Amino acid sequence: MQGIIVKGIGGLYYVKSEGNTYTCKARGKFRYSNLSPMIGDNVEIKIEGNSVTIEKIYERTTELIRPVVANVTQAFVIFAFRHPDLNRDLLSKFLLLCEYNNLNAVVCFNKMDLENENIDKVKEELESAGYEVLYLEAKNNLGLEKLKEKIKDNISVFCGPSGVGKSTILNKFIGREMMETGEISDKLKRGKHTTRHSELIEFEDGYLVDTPGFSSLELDFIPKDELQYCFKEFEPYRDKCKFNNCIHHKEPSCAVKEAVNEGKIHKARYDFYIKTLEDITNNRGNKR
Ligand SMILES: Nc1nc2c(ncn2[C@@H]2O[C@H](COP(=O)(O)OP(=O)(O)OP(=O)(O)O)[C@@H](O)[C@H]2O)c(=O)[nH]1
Ligand SMILES: [Mg+2]
Ligand SMILES: [Zn+2]
Repeated sequence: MQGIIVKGIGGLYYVKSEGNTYTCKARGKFRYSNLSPMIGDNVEIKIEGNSVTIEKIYERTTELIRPVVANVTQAFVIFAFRHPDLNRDLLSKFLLLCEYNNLNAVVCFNKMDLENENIDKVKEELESAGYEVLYLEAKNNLGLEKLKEKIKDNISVFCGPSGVGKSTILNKFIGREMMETGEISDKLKRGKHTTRHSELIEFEDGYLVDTPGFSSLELDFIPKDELQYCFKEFEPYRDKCKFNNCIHHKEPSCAVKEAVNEGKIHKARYDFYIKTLEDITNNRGNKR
């Protein structure tokens, strides 16, 4: 029988198959093959008496590490303008990571009840880079319908910094307090995030995964020459550079840089590209 792993706790896996959930053990062979089951995995299970085992793990389309989830197709990148204040650099990093993992990213600004100034500039920049931007007020049930429409046939992760309302949105969707939520001040006092474990939550013909908020991201594992492909707005120009190995940095006759000068690519996005490129170069150097 085929199923999907929705949860894993202490060596046991919860597999959903044809409307039922089975508690399974993994076959010993996985331990020797360097392949361990993760949530999101499509698996083959076998029922023998009272025990159910995972026999086979199907090939993964994607593999996220933080949190560990297979086959994610989409990321809801949740941020707020206030409480916590918008960290533009971190938002750019989340989007870069989505591109690197081939996820469709939807940018959501939550807590819009707390902010109505300075928003259009950010939205315009993100849209010019090819991202869809939604405004939400999860507390008051506003804006959630548009996001709900995107769930079907996807495994979607909620990601973003701590305290922006990821778990609140998820709870509003499923109509109950499935995920623990908390005030930022309480979170800081406890010194940890509210959301700690991950599982796949079935909803609207898709799956949702809550994640704990990250306050920083390291991107220096991305190879220098692959970085440019994480900026989809470079796409129409990158073949037009003079050098076919152009990384759009210091090379002459660079079509990407020309597009930046003509205002066709957002300057702030290009600056972020260069900054990340330099970070990658410097950190690699240090680690050698
Ligand atoms: N003002 C306002 N507060 C909100 C809104 N949505 C959520 N909150 C509050 O924001 C706080 C943090 O919400 P959580 O859902 O716990 O945030 P989180 O993103 O899951 O945080 P972590 O699990 O720590 O990563 C809670 O006190 C929520 O009630 C909103 O639309 N407006
Ligand atoms: Mg949470
Ligand atoms: Zn170039």
